Amino acid sequence: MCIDSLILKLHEVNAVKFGQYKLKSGMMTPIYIDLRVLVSHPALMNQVSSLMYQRVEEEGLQFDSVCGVPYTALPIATIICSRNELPMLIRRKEAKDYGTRRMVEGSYREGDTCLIIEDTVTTGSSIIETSEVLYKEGLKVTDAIVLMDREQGAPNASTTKLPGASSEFIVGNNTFSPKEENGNEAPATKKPCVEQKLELSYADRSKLPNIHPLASKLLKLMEDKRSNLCVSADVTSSQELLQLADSLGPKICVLKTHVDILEDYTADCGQKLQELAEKHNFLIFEDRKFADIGNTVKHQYKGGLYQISSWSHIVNAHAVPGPGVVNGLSAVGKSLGRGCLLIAQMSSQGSLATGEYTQAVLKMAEEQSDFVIGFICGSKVGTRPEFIHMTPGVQMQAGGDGLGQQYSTPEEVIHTKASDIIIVGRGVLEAPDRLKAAESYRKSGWDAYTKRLGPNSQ
Ligand code: S5P
Repeated sequence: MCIDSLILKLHEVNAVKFGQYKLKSGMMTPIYIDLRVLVSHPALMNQVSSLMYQRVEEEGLQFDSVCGVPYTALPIATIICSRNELPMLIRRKEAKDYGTRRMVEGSYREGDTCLIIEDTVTTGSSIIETSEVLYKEGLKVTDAIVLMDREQGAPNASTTKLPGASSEFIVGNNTFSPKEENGNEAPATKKPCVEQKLELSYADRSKLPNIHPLASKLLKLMEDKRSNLCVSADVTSSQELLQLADSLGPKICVLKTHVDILEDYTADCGQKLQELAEKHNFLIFEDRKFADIGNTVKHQYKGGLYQISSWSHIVNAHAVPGPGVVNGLSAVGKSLGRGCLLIAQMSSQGSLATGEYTQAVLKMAEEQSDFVIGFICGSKVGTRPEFIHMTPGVQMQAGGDGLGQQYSTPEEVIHTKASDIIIVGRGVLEAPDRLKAAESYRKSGWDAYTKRLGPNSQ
């Protein structure tokens, strides 16, 4: 079957329509493509799979296994693999929970090559995303076969194949320009893109047009201070808290507090914390974990003994009550330029914040991105580079504390799990020399970040 007759068939089942349509990215397009309906048309599924595999053979592509980009291309990859007896891998799309590390299911060995199957590309970002996940598992992506290319920004555009998707282009060099990823402009085709980056740096992200000003400030200061370390100052006296803030201030990007464990809090403590945040250029994050109806959290945030909104740049909230919790906090904090992190996952054993719950938190964050600046999570859970991922449960050695806390290393959190900020409490607080410990966590976190950026990072 040729491409033309396939397009007609796709049109018949409404998988392809012509007119004026708005894409998720906001771009207008004359073609609407939604291949998700394909699963209801088995004959068409078979035809699409044959056509794609035909192209694989024509190109003489070599690979150890095949991975379909979830979800639409997953059944296509399954048919191709089943018919041709090829080993398949499944990339998990949902965020992984603590404790379970595998992002890719199936059998593979470090260094194995993988062919990606994708149904539609606009900017190529979902292929890049899948490549990144495979790459982090030690696999090399050599090629990607795509059924439809909208030719709106994907690298090396071609109707059925991305020849540039060699291990060099997509994965090995971590190359992909932010411009392409945003899909703003189609790049020249078949041009090697050696100086372009797959992974945006903290500095790049701080300049994104839709970023919350507080997230932008944080990302910028992280780059300036070369620190993605948040120290969790879980101490019980105000004096010790202020002394910690002053001594560790130069090493950290965020100081996290639990103000309700202080035995002697007065408004003066909040005031002094703010002065130290100015002096050392860090942000204050009161780890209050709001989890009530909007009207109650409004009072808890603004009033009471602690008047949190008056001194803390960042707070966090559980999504359990629904969007009202964010609305309540936003009613107080938005005009003050504050921001909120939603708790998408927790580090503690048996946490219920997993799977669908985590996905629902992501959705809530996207809908309230004028106040939500990111997540508390175990690994990068969302793909929007405007959101900041902060991960607690970090020590130099993986393990636990006997009360359910589970630790990962800075390298795992920042490099493997692609989070942005490590939150370290006892790893620093219980060290004989807190400053020295903070510096070693700062360095580990930063080294993991530069490793993640790849060889092209500045
Ligand atoms: O899931 C979570 C979320 C948070 S904010 N797990 C956590 O451990 N935290 C907080 O991070 C916790 O309240 C504590 O303040 C800090 C971790 O401390 P550590 O001593 O275990 O590093």
